[in-house]
Amino acid sequence: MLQPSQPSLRQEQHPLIRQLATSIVQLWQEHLELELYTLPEGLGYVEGKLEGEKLRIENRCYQTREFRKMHLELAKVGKNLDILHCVMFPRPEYPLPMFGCDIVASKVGISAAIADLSPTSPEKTLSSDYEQELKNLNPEKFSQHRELPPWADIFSEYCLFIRPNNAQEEQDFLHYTEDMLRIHCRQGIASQPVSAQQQELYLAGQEYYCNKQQKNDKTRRVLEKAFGSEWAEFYMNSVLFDSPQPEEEQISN
Ligand code: BLA
Repeated sequence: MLQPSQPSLRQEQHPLIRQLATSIVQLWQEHLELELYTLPEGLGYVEGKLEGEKLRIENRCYQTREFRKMHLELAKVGKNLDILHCVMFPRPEYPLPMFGCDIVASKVGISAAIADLSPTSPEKTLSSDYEQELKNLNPEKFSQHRELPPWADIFSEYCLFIRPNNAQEEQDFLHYTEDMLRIHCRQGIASQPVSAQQQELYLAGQEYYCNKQQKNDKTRRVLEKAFGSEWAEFYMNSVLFDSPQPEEEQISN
């Protein structure tokens, strides 16, 4: 049974982060058969303070038949910076893309809001089933699209990366992300396992995605400031963007 626990950090977050966090969990519960996923010990709730302000992190993690790990993280840096981070890692048997989103909000508003379904296939393309549905989404117009950094060649043409300028744009971002996630949940439950050979290719696709995300210095810097560089490295490798390899292989490597 899932615990109907309301994470405490959620109440203190920017309203858009609260709304998206609620929607993500609702869509997961509505469409998928969730089981809890246990994170490495002690990493459900983390607090750090090295220099400057305190960083608090609250994690929620599930798994299903199709998804090895569905991770929703809320973080708060002092009173000023609120972060939502979410990634769904498919089990390598299923030829599915990675759903990912990130919202970074400060007192003056949201500086970054990004959502994508990122391909893991060897060709780095989405399947025609996904393409057909995503094509119909037609995102609203946003006044400020942001340029992706050089490491971010992992995202699809449906990636939305914006700085919302008003409440309407925030809601438009929310709806686009919800629509994307709904498509992903439906495609996920309809998907069938692929051959062992194909699995290796999709696994390599996930590893490529994780390696690139680990190059995001903006995330790393926030974690380093509160916890030090060793811990930041560990957290990025083993919680935010861990390798989808089976554990035995990781240990023997
Ligand atoms: C940007 N991520 C950022 C920024 C911060 C964080 C502070 C800079 C905001 C800005 O440029 O306006 C911080 N994000 C975090 C922290 C965590 C986090 C500390 O998730 C977790 C504890 N990042 C992701 C995912 C995606 C992502 C899943 O974690 C996309 C699917 C993208 N974040 C992303 C991108 C940027 C960003 C593309 C902009 C990076 C840049 O401009 O250099």
